[in-house]
Amino acid sequence: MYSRLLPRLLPLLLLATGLAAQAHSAPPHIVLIVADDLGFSDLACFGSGYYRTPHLDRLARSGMKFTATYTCGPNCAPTRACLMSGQYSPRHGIYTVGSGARGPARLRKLVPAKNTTVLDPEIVTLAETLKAAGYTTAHFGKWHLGPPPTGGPRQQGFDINFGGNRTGSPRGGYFSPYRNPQLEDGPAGEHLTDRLSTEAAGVIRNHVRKSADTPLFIYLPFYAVHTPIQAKPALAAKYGKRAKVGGHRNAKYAAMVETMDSGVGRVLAALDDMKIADKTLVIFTSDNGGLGGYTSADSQLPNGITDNAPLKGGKGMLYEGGIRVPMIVRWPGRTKPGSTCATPVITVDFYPTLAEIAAAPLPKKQTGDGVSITGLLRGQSLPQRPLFWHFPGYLQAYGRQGAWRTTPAAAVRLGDWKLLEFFEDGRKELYHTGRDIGETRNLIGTEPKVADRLHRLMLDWRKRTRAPMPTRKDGRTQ
Ligand SMILES: [Ca+2]
Repeated sequence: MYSRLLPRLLPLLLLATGLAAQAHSAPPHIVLIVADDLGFSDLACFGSGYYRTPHLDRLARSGMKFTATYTCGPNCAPTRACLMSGQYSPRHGIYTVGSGARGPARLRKLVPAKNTTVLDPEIVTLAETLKAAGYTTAHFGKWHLGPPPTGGPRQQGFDINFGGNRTGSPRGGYFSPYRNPQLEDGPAGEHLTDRLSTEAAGVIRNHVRKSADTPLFIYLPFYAVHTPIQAKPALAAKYGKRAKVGGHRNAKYAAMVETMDSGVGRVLAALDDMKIADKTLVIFTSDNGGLGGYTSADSQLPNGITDNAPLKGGKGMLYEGGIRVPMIVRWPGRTKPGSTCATPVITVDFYPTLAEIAAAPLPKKQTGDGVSITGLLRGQSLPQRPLFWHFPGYLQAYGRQGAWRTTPAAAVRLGDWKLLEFFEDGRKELYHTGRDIGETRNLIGTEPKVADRLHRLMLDWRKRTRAPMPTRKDGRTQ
């Protein structure tokens, strides 16, 4: 009897198995949250003893914590451009915010390379790639890569945009009215961070009600915790009474961090309520290091707004404090809850990683500089590769003339080794970031072979990407 039934049942069995496999492998929803200027140790789960971040701590416990995540830029716009394009700065020309010629002109020894401020519309963005693969795409917050209606989020692949335009900080401050043409004002007293997370949660809920089978890409680049430092008064008062820990001592900044964390919690709650948390990849990270960690000789902000200890320096520098940030990834069924990954990853990896997870073909004619890190998410390893930074401009220090956050510089990391090169005088510094995460011991004199190897990698990369160098004032290159 079985032998007679089997041929009839087999097609049905295969169909059922096929549907199950298809359902299992359907691309997940993607929620990518990027805080602005949040430093390496600014979350409780990354070491802060002062700021409270219960929602992100919970996300870390249910996902994977990355302890060596790098941003392509030491400040806002370049990192965002590298994220959206999957390309290092020499390919799209966005190296810094505004102009590379910042700070006092008479003290600049070099002429900075030209900087671009609008992401070329010809570039196929991450949002466009996900949209082409069937995703509904939504942007909430700080875009910073060009003005609507020609270069805003809607022109670069997002179906929905709340608040994204060319500006790098909230023009009207954090409390409504916002003075943001891409965001209707809320009731007086509404906080921008609450508003953006509420809008994102609302889009998630509506999407599941109306088109649950369509995958959703939520990109939530908060304006927080960038300046101006403006907090809800009651929350700031709470931190005023809380014991300060190390360089974490600014009550208003602490309150801004907690409001941002609550916003993340609001978005995670929407995923839970709509029962899609197990089908949603969630990533949380920052776009550059925290605003602080400068020495008193460099700045009139001796304690800064925050502090990136144990890292050296802060936003605007190629030291670890400027480019190393927290990251948490939760991919249900793949990332092991409560796990940690110490493999270096960098902004340009998001594009190929999310494209692979979304089963979205990469644009054929567009060079990508990152690699997919889905193996790391599953607990596997990644082949060693060099990571590069190229910053051919100046960033002034705060408050005092004649001191810089950075002069034109470059860096490369391979394994635990990191080499920095400063273009004004060709000075190099070499650190072993594994044994010396604070970059306190410059080993350039004792490890010449390592330094040479890393410098050769850097030179090859510059040639390959046609990276522009700053020029001398007499017009000659270095
Ligand atoms: Ca930033």
